[in-house]
Amino acid sequence: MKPVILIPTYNESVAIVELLNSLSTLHNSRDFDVVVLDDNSPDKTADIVDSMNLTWVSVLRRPAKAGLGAAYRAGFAYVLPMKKYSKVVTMDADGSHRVADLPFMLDATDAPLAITLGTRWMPGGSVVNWPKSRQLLSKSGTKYARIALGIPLNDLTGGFRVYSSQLLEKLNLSQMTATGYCFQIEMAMASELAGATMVEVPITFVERINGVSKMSRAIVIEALWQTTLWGFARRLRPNADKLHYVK
Ligand SMILES: Nc1nc2c(ncn2[C@@H]2O[C@H](COP(=O)(O)OP(=O)(O)O)[C@@H](O)[C@H]2O)c(=O)[nH]1
Ligand SMILES: [Mg+2]
Repeated sequence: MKPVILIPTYNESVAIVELLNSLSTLHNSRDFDVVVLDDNSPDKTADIVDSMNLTWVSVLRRPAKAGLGAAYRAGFAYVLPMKKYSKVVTMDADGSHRVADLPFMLDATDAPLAITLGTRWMPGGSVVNWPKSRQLLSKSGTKYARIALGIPLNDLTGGFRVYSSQLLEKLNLSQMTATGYCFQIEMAMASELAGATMVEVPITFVERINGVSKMSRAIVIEALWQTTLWGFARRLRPNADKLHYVK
């Protein structure tokens, strides 16, 4: 059993080549597969990945841009039935999640039900080249989610994570609805409800050099209202919440 890395892309034709080149170096010493989750990027990200001809990389081609959460759920539904992966990694395409941090993330725990969270906002973690405004948004987003949901984690919105396949199989992924980046909050919440071992690993998050961010006001608003609704749901009907997320 080996891990698989899921990488969502929308117009990441330059960044994904750099990332796959760095992952190739790591691949010399560790076995893993990569599945790129592409939403029919107009810049031909999917074709460019295929043209690299890496045997351990495949592309899941999706018809249109449908948000990060939808891309990851399609990725989980694609890899889990294969039953050949021990762990599923989620990682941005734009170089913000460093390949150098990946071995520490992968080796952090072998607990059967586990989520490892790459964490910027803890001792040893950091961000490089992010404007103060983005840092504030990320820190206050995590703080709000931590209070609203009562989850004692330091980085609830980060996307660099490792899930044990057993944990993902225990979750009702088809019941999840978050389309944007609040997908990360929803997954942390569901993992906690499933009784997962939760491990935080400090990471250095480096702002992208290539391409542009897909973060938008709509994504922030979705995260805010979803987190507020989830917060009420957890307080008012905690058992219903567990039934909703855990098989
Ligand atoms: N497939 C897919 N990937 C997306 C979508 N939105 C964002 N991504 C990818 O998600 C990752 C994080 O997005 P990014 O724009 O870097 O967000 P930021 O780091 O918060 O500014 C990148 O690899 C994006 O290409 C989407 O709608 N569909
Ligand atoms: Mg980014």
